[in-house]
Amino acid sequence: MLKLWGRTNSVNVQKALWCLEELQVPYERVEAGGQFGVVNEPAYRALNPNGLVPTLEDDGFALWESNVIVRYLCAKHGAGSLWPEDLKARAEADKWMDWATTTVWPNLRPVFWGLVRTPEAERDVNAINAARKKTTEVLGILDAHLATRRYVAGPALTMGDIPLGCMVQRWMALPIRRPEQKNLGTWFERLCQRPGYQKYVNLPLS
Ligand SMILES: N[C@@H](CCC(=O)N[C@@H](CS)C(=O)NCC(=O)O)C(=O)O
Repeated sequence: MLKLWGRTNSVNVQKALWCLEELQVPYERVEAGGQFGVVNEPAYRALNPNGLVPTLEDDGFALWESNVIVRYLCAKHGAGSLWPEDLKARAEADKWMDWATTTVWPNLRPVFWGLVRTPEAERDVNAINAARKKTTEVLGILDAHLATRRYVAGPALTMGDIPLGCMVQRWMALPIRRPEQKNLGTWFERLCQRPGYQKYVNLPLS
């Protein structure tokens, strides 16, 4: 059976968990990372030398990097649904996965960490505000893209929605001012209706 290592409040672990729920593939999850430790144990480092979560094990094959785990699971279990068979649709999904990691998360992460995982007295309010503004700006690109489609790569959910969906949940749940980005909001509401998203992603921030 597939084994996923990682704590459930990690954005990167949530990508894999939501994906597994969408695919309805049996798996077991093992706590690792954060307060659970494990990631510095030699046995874990042998699977993932970065000492980070998530790590996926599939019949002796160990895989790390959350977007790659999502791609692997979708290619193996979701061809024609989460993993588009059409080359251009698949590239579109891939594009938004990479964009989430390279462009959204570096801006959103300081807002999330600053407001959720940093004691109030230690917060750098100016840095949080600057990152909030920049995140608003980049999410404007996604908002415009979603004006003409239900999901990032077309009419149905694909792997392209998964990393962004996990990140945007944080954005929506943070106690901050957000300008109205109507298409983004409608897409987020659509994700919120999915059982796997409710189970592992749309939860209180911690
Ligand atoms: N690029 C990696 C980043 C993984 C990563 O930074 N994971 C964080 C959690 S989101 C982590 O392991 N932090 C240390 C810990 O939880 O102990 C991926 O996408 O999988």
